[in-house]
Amino acid sequence: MDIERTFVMVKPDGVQRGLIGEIISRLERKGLKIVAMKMMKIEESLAKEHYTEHKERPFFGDLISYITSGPVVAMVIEGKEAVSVVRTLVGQTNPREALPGTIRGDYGIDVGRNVIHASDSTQSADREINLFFKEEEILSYSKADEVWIYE
Ligand code: D4T
Repeated sequence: MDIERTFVMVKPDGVQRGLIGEIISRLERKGLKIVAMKMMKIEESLAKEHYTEHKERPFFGDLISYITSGPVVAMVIEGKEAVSVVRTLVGQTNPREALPGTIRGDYGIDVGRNVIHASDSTQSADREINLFFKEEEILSYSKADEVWIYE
């Protein structure tokens, strides 16, 4: 089975708007497994490293202020093809274009307040997981429902 890990973060707007539970519920109900989770305030240096691919973009400064503006909930999510499965649940980057039924489609309007982050490739996932978590913070365990989720 092609089990992958992906990095997911409820962004400061998601925390402030009381959407942590709703977002985690959607991931759990899909059949994904949470293998690491913490609430934290992102330091500016970590924010800049996380978004390094955007450092020349005009929105970089606003992006860094936003992501460091309050607590976030960072997670490592595991499951079959978890990277693309979670991106599908999350929806398009611009919430106005994200389909209803996706997290951004249901809960966001502006691209600079798009509620949630999820890695866009297995390479990004590895990089982002290493930025936010130590290896010993990521748990390996079986869930009782796995036999009912995977054939
Ligand atoms: P993240 O990385 O936050 O999950 O978003 P995506 O993976 O879906 O999208 P991205 O990397 O292209 O953008 C990162 C981040 O920058 C904000 N953004 C993006 C913005 O404020 N203005 C813009 O024009 C774009 C393209 C939103 C997400």
